[in-house]
Amino acid sequence: MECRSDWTREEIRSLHDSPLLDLVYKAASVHRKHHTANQVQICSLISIKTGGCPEDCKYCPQSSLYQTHVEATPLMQNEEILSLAKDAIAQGATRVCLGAAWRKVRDGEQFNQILEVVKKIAEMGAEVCCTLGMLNASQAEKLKSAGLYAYNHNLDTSPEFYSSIITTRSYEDRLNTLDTVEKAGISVCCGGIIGMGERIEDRIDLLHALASRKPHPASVPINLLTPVKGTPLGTKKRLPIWDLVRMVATARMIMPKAIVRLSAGRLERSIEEQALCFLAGANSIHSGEKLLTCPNPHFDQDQNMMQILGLQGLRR
Ligand code: SAM
Ligand code: DTB
Ligand code: SF4
Repeated sequence: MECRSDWTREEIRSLHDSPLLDLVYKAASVHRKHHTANQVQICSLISIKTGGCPEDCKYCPQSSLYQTHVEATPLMQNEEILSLAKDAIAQGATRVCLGAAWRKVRDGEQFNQILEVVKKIAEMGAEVCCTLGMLNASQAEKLKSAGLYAYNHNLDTSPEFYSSIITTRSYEDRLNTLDTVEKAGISVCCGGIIGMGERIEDRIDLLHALASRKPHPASVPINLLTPVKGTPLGTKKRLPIWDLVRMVATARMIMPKAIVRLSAGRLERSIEEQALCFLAGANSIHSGEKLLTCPNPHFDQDQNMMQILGLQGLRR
């Protein structure tokens, strides 16, 4: 299958709704044509600036508008970031993602500190990714020069549902930042969340927005909402695994070359459930005891799963 940027919503919906085993079979075939079977990339997340965020994303425990278990802390020192990155690489991570609870990047000492640490982690041989909110062209270029490999900036849901989830910025703002990242020659990581009360149509519209980008995002994280107490979505129910399998398989078919990442929400899922997702085309996981602020499977736990399933970690 060629990489297409002209998928229609109807085509995407029809793939998404096909009989589950047909869907998984087709997605697995596309996956094996474009990727090495049984290979998954392990990514590690480091929350370098936690909490106190001015945005009102209803799913997020780091928004300062909600009372959650997360306490706002200042930007982490580079020494600590480097030591966490070193540990993660030693445990098999080949991608290290630095996350900040910011609306946007501001020039100054803190940004310079981040440029420094990006450079040092890149020198350790890992792909470095940052997710720092909105950024401008000069900031993107500085990150690129420092050795940044990828930038994560999620569209999260459909354009229509977006304003029910976030009111402090627009879909347009997100798309503009993605364009800025793209223009600076940084690899784009962009995906979304399911389980926030959206309709299936919203998931299709998100997939449509992602697959309409030219080129496609190189990396597409699929998050299952982790309901966090204190956030407006804190009491949402867990989705059936089939919803995740359908989302992963459809993403895999319409964006054949992308790395599809199983992001938030794995801790509560069995090895059997995750195995179906890998079969459906997921080829990366976030590993390590924490995502940004929420618990996540430990490296050992994931190693065990990978051994059972015969999965190899991607080497660089
Ligand atoms: N502040 C930056 C931004 O919004 O782009 C970067 C950090 S933000 C925490 C990164 C992503 O984490 C969000 O876009 C969202 O997809 C995901 N996320 C945050 N809280 C989540 C939750 N409770 N469950 C699932 N995904 C979540
Ligand atoms: C992404 O799509 N998911 C990751 C990563 N990109 C930055 C973050 C998930 C965060 C889950 C909630 C938390 O740990 O705070
Ligand atoms: Fe802030 Fe990002 Fe959380 Fe939104 S998702 S509240 S922008 S940290």
